Amino acid sequence: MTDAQLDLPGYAHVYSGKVRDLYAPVDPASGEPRPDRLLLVASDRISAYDFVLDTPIPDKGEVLTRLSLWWFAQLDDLVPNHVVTADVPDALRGRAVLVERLDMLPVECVARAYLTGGGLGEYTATGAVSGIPLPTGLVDGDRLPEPIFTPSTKAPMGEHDEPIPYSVVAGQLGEALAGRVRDLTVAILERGNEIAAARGILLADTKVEFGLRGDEVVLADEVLTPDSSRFWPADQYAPGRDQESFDKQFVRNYLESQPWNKTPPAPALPDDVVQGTRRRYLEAYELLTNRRWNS
Ligand code: PZK
Repeated sequence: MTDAQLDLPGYAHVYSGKVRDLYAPVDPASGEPRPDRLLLVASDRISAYDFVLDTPIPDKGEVLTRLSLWWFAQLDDLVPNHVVTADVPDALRGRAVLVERLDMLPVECVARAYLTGGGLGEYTATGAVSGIPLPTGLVDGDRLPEPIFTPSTKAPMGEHDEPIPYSVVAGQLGEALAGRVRDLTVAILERGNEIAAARGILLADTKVEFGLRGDEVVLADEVLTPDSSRFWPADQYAPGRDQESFDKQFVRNYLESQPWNKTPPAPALPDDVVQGTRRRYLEAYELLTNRRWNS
């Protein structure tokens, strides 16, 4: 596994997710981890079909970190964020951010602008998603009349998040806070799509996480990256089928071509698949930010 246990002098490992890791900076005076800051480190690990693959994608962690930082700035007038500084130890070359430690809300905040994935499954079974009734006759990939909030529980790693209706979030957080995170989640996806549409990318859906700084709701984690959101190339958009994945189509195609029963370990990726996938991450970054990737 790629940097499973990075040894970072001055930082204490806190937690590892599937593709990112959290550290706490150690206060040199006390030798204790600081309670008010976290270092969020993005690795080059990639997941596909819910598996973390053994083959890293070079620069992926840096591309996603830089993209997330760019989006935080684009969203600055909508919502405050947890970023303190991107000025981090050299060893982490742009793929880590020092953030404010927040009291995280125990909800995965999802918004959908297009119908696919788990939302499509719920719609097919019930005609509604997260309790929100939708027009009849929608197919995989259809754009929704307006973006909807479809929250889920935060399951422990290895388990699947369960969709919950808004009423459950309102019960957990209270009406005022639930309404605030719902409206913010939808506004983030709307703003994201306004910006991305002009650059040939559709953002089908996204998952964001919020925390509290006192009574203020603050955007945490990463935002509008290919790991938290479905990116679709607009020029290949065709409702009625599974859409091309902007970043992972090479990986998916390769894995589908292999005799693999979707239990670990996944097949290793050959270099052309790795390089094609890396190219797509860089392309998403360059298209959205209108900046050139250096390296
Ligand atoms: C926090 N996660 C998820 C992300 C992982 C796990 N600003 C914050 N304050 C307090 N807690 C968190 C954050 C953030 N962001 C985020 N878990 C806790 C997560 C990345 C890697 F291993």
